[in-house]
Order: sequence, then C-alpha cells, then structure tokens
Amino acid sequence: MFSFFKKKTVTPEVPPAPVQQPAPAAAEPAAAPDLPPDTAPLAFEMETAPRPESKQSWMSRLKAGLSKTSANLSLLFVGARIDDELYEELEAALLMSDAGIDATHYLLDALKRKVKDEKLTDAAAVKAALKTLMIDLLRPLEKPFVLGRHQPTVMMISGVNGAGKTTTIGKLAKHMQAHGQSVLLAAGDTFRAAAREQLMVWGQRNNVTVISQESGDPAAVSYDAVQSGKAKGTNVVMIDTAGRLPTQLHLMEELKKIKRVIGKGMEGAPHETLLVIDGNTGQNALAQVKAFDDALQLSGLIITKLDGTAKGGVIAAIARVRPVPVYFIGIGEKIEDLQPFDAEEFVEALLG
Ligand SMILES: Nc1nc2c(ncn2[C@@H]2O[C@H](COP(=O)(O)OP(=O)(O)OP(=O)(O)O)[C@@H](O)[C@H]2O)c(=O)[nH]1
Ligand SMILES: [Mg+2]
Repeated sequence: MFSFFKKKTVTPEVPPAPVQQPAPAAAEPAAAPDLPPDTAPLAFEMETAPRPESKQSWMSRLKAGLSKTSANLSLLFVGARIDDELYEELEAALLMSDAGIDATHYLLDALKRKVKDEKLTDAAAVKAALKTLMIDLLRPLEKPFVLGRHQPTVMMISGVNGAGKTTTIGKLAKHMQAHGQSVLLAAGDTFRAAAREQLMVWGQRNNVTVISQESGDPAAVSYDAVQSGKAKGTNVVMIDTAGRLPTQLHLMEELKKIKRVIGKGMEGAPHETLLVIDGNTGQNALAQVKAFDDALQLSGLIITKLDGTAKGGVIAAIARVRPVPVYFIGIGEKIEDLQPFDAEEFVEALLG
C-alpha cells in the first residue's frame, strides 16, 4: 500500500486556550479550552501522488472514468486544421464536459491567443497548448491536506444526499489510522437510524469510536464528539452530516448551527469544512459549491464517483467561478480509490 502522507512537518498552530470551562452538550454550548500547544503533534501533509506501482492503475481507472470527455476532446484534434470549425467543435465539447460557459470561453480565448502568439499550426501542438492552459486553470485548486496542526483536527463533512460523504469519511479514517492517527467519528446524521447504524457498524469493524445519539440534535452530537476528542487526545474528529439540498433552507440553517456549535466546543474548529460532490452531478455541482460555500465558508472539496459516467469538466467551472480547493478525488469504494487531487494528472486523464 502506498503512503498517503509526506513526512514533511508543519509548524503547529494551536490557538491559545480560552478561559471558559467545557459546558455539557446543549444546542448552543459555551466555548471550551483547547489542549495546550505542547500537546500538538507534528503536522503531516498528504502526499500529492501515490507510489508508482499503484499510480498506474489509478491513472488508468481515472482515464476510464473520464473517457467520455477525453474521447470527445481528443477526436477533435485528430488530423484537424486550425480554423473556426475546430474552435466551434472545441467549444461544444467543453460545454458537453460540463465546463460551463465561463470556463469554456476563458479556455477558448486563451487558446486562440496562444495559437496566435506561438504561431501554432499543428493540431497536436494546439492540443498540448490546451492541456497547459487547463493545468494552469486547475492548479490553484490543488492543496495539500494537512493534519496535526490541531489536537484534535476537527473536520465537518457536508453534501447533498448520496454524494458519498459517509463512504469518504470511512476511506479517510482508514488512511489516517494507517499513519498512526487516532480517529473519532460523529454520526451527525441523526435523522435516519440507518445512517447512524451504517457508521456504528463501520466504526466497530474498523476500531473507530463513533459518537451517536438516538433522535439527537446533530449540533449536540458534534459538540459531544469534539469534547470527547479533546478529552481522549484523539488526533482527528470527523463529523458526518445528513445529506441535504441547498434549496432546503432550514437544513442549510441547521448546517450553519452545527458549524457554530463545533466552534464553541473548540476555538477555531472546525478546521476543515468540506463539501463532498458526486462527480456525476454535472453543472449542478457548481451550484452546490456556491450554496454550501455561502452557508459554511468551505475549506475544501472532495469529488467522488469519477469512475462512473462523470464528464469531469465541472472542475474547470469551479476553478473559474468558485475556486474552493479540491483536496481529494474518488474513483470507487476501496480505500486506495481516494487520492489527493493533482491538476496535471486530472488533465492528462481528461485530454489523454
Ligand atoms: N462508484 C463509486 N461509488 C461511490 C464512490 N463513493 C461513494 N460511492 C457510493 O455512493 C453511495 C452513497 O454513498 P454514501 O457514502 O452513503 O453517501 P452519503 O453522502 O453519505 O449519503 P447520505 O448520507 O444518504 O446523504 C454508496 O453506494 C457508495 O458506495 C465512488 O468514488 N465511486
Ligand atoms: Mg451518509
């Protein structure tokens, strides 16, 4: 198995301990003290690429997942003349890939300029130029995922129904455990017994403590989990939340409250506020990023199910319109199917 972490250390950044005492779990509890700075472990940065032996299978599966788009885009350039017709076809292919109007026009304009400036006449060179432009567009979304700056690092995970939140939490937990990080999960999805059970069963199987409450308030469950993580010296607390649509305004309000209450349990928490997106959602993914970011000020995205019928272009729309970092992408259910986002690798899969 490849390593998910770099050995790189990052200066601990534990906030000063406030003076209030911990309060019992309640809808809006008071702030509680963090652990003193000297208990902060060394920070780890997620590795940006898997080891070569697994990298090959990862790439081939990512390519297979995005094959619809890559076939459309690659075919355009085969024996093509560099003329308006090519640009029109390219525009259609980018729009089809879910890149959206803004990113599509941005890429086309930049490509036309580059072709002119560099006097490109060969279709392969134009394709290479498009690749470079796409990598440049997506690179700002790359961001290493750092653990160990806080004790515990508190992560809140949100997203629409069925996006892959719980599965992703499971995969992340295993990666973290494999690298000596202790993990505690909070079943913030208190609506459905099945959701709680899914996490409880998974926790038992994987030796991870799961904090859950029957018919509880998700904010109170999250608060309890943060308190428990602090008391036990757990490295990471991950808070699962129930799936919801951005149009369900009361549920979006509830998410804001969960975040607020987590902050009362530990100053500065949650340290990561993540949105999980189903890669097959198409252009609606951008609407999800906007809505969840407006509500929660996201620190990062995780895009799942890029192994299915995903078109992949929506990531370009995200880069242009709401550039929230993409920490990980997922191409399946297994632990190694979740990897850090790498712009170059992604564009390679998208453009071949
Ligand atoms: N093919 C594929 N399936 C995935 C991936 N990630 C998650 N899934 C599947 O997507 C389905 C939903 O996953 P969950 O993790 O339960 O999604 P969720 O966001 O927690 O769902 P709710 O809690 O109901 O909102 C499950 O069948 C997962 O196995 C992925 O990367 N690829
Ligand atoms: Mg779930």
